Amino acid sequence: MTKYYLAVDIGASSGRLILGHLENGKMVLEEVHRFENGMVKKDGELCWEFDRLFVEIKDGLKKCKELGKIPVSMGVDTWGVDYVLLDEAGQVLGNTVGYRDHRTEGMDEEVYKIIPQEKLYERTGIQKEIFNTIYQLMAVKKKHPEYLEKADTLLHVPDYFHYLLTGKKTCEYTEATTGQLVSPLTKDWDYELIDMLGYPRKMFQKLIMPGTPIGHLTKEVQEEVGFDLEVVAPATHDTGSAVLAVPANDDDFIYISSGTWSLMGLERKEADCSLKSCGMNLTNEGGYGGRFRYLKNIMGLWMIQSVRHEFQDKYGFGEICQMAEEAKDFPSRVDANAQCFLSPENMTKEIQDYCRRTGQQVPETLGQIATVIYTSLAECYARTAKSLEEMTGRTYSRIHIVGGGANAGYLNELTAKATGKEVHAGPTEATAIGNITAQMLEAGEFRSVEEARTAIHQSFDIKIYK
Ligand code: LFR
Repeated sequence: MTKYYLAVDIGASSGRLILGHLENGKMVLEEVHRFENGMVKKDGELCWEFDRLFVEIKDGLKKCKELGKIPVSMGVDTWGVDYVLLDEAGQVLGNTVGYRDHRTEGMDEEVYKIIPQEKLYERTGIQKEIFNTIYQLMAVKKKHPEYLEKADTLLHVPDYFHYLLTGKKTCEYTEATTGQLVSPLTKDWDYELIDMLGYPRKMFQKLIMPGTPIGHLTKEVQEEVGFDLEVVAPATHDTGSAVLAVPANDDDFIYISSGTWSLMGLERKEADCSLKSCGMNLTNEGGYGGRFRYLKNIMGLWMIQSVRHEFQDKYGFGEICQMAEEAKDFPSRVDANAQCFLSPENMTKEIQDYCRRTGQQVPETLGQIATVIYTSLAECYARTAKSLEEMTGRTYSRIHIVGGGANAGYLNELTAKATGKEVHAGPTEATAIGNITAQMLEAGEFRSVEEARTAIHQSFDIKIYK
């Protein structure tokens, strides 16, 4: 009998439920459900719609039932840093605010009054992003101290869905590391830091590692979807899952997990928490099997997604790529990592303002704007590759691009050109594949990560750009 494993992979712009199984040693995927995601304004705050997303998850489970493909296990992965606080009764406290909300502005300074930025990096190895959980919690402490008083549990987003599915409150390690409150040495919460910041210790659950079984579906969920299965934690941070699915076993490459964000970096056995690394704002996120993702966050396709939206979603990403190519001589560039692009009112305008401010030609057409974004991203990739090479004292000959963005052929070409490296694009569903892989490793379908990556390499199309 075929054994199916189910990945629930929710990104900032869309979510999907994907079944995976092995056939003659190859991994076969089947998408059963896909839905939109995004932050919506509530009481003036940018919030996630977790209730709706949970309905979507259950709808996907019902579809598995209809297909007669009941998975042996499932796991949820999502973006990093965001969380909910639950009271003793298990109810969410306050709005489900997302990381692009402006509430964290100035919270870095509040945190640095307690611990200087470099010391914080030395302890956690995590890059400074103004939306990290550490700054979000400071915003709560300042604006809604009553939530912290009432809080019994902090659950990151995937943990929250695992809780709704099973009734079990767990906190998975890879996702937790993104918050900047975990020690890369002990791979546990940095309780001393938590105490210093005045966050209630008791909210922080004992961490579980990817591959840990969490429990079975609750009675209610079972009744609703019509079956039971075991929930197994994958690397619940989407980037952690995506990097697990990079189809290579050597070390002569840099990866880019390309989606709403472009996460560009290396896999390493140890974290580099040095001052120099801090200065480059490279991060050491916790990964599967105790490895670290040494990478840089680059604004990524969020810029294109936003602009596309502002052009009334009239064009597909393929068409936009084509328009960009037609406008390829347009000369202006932006810093793809400038804070102004994180959560602007209007991305198109923000890019135009940036070009105007810096005395460059102002892009007007969608093609021109897209070309500015793609070429700026490729240049940012080239600079980041240099930083990574400088930090590790060696060079890398390939770039593996995984995730939905691997479909952006024009960007792949630009990346190959800007970096002078061979680009290997695919698989596009890397995050779901990595999620499924962690479940399969736990079930003994693969004996090692190496074996899994070999299978992934053989199972999916990979396009090479020289
Ligand atoms: C990618 C990602 C990044 C994280 C950002 C915000 O989806 O998880 O790794 O920095 O979202 O959480």
